[in-house]
Amino acid sequence: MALPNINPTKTTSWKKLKNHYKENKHIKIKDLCDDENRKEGFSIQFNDLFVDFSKNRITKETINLLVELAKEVGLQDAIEAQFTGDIINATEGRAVLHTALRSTSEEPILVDGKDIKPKIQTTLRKIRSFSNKVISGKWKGFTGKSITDIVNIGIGGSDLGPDMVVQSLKFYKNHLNTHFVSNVDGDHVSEIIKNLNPETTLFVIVSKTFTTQETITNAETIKNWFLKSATIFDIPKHFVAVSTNLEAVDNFGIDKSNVFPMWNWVGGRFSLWSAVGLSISLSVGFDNYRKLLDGAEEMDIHFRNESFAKNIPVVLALISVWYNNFYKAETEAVLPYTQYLSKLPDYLQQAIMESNGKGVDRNGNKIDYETGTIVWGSTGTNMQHAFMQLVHQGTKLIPADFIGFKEPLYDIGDHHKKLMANYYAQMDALAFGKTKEEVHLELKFSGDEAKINQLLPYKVFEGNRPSNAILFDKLTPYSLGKLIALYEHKIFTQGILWNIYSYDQFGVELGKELAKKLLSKQ
Ligand code: G6Q
Repeated sequence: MALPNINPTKTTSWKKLKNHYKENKHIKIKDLCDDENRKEGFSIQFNDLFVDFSKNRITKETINLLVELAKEVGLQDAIEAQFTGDIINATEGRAVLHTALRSTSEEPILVDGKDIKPKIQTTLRKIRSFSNKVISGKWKGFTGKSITDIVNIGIGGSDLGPDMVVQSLKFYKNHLNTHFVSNVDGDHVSEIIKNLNPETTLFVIVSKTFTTQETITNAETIKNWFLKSATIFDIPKHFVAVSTNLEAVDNFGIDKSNVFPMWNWVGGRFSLWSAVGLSISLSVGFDNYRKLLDGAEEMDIHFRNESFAKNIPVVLALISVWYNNFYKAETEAVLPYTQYLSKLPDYLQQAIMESNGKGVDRNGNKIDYETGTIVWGSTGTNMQHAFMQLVHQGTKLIPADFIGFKEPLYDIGDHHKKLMANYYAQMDALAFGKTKEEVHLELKFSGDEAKINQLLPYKVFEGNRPSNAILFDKLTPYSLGKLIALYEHKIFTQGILWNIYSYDQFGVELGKELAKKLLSKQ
């Protein structure tokens, strides 16, 4: 089945949403939250995950109309089309099956008439056995020493996902140190290799196409550096590759048995669940890697089966569309309250902006409504001392996701209590602000009336700034898998609603072509 081609702005529910917006645009989150049952009606508990979306400028009617819109554009059929392997990436003629990579069900999934599940299982077994050998020290380098360092060489989807997950799961890591080289800037690779010992380093070259300029340049530089201490016969002990391009991998000198497959039905930015995640499995062990996949699968099942009004990725996607298309908010912030997730905003920037940064619809027509949101963010509490000023008192409306964890990984002193107090305080401050009267009362004790009047306007917080609380029990490989899958499905849902193709990325091509032309002239 092809995806439906429905212009969302021409639907009945969109028209109703427009009227609903006109009538309710001045609605106050504070007034909505006066209802003591508000949280109950505007939150979803899903095992270890609690999502509170009560601090939004929405009523039950808003959700109902948005759900109606999702139905009207055929979201349920589109979800089924994705999960069952239809060619929904029509501009590239491919299925989109990152969900199959984490599926433990017996349901076969056919691509070109063949079930892909056996290939996935074989690859997972290969990842497990290779990771075990390297972690246990049985895998030896060219001088007989065990591996101490892993270097992932890749860029974009072949870098951001593994890098983010390895950083996020640092608490679970083993003795191996994992590094990431991505930029074609020679200073990046130089900084990484300067402290490495070629005898004990394993290089994982990750490139679906094995033609990407940055990755091949870095891989060649590293190979030359390695060959200063070793011979070409030592390459199999130190270089492995993840790719679909077996010929190019062979030409590079990598042993066939050291190649992990990639498939064209997995998009780069959704590929950390494939062998692209090899460096994750090496860093935290295969069992933890499997748990990451299991957490994602739990979210997949929820997304596929839950009714829209209780479906976490769908609800978050719809609320974001509400701000993007009706309130005309241009950006969204992602704010994790854990230092471990410091790379999540970068990762999501690619996943979200490369997928939904499109201006032509599925009929080939130029779009005259807003699509992909701009996403940015950083970790709490650091960002409270930085950009949050603008979010609280600036002129722009910036809906924000606050990602938190009930339990810390290191339970040290009262750090976590303080962290979480800030987590909740920020959302309250954004939603409820501080009135003139409150500021006046506060200033009354500290100065004369003239000074109070002068300062008062600057100290008022209008509030009414929306946020979602995404709260897990604890940061584990399992909950991280769930979180990433949540955003993947939010992206998909929005792509369907906006009637765009989320899985191509022609926008990144032109710059590459021009750089090549410039290089050839030099
Ligand atoms: C992701 C994009 C892009 C891609 C990189 C690396 O969805 O397609 O970021 O992952 O350009 O490509 P290779 O893996 O082919 O080197």
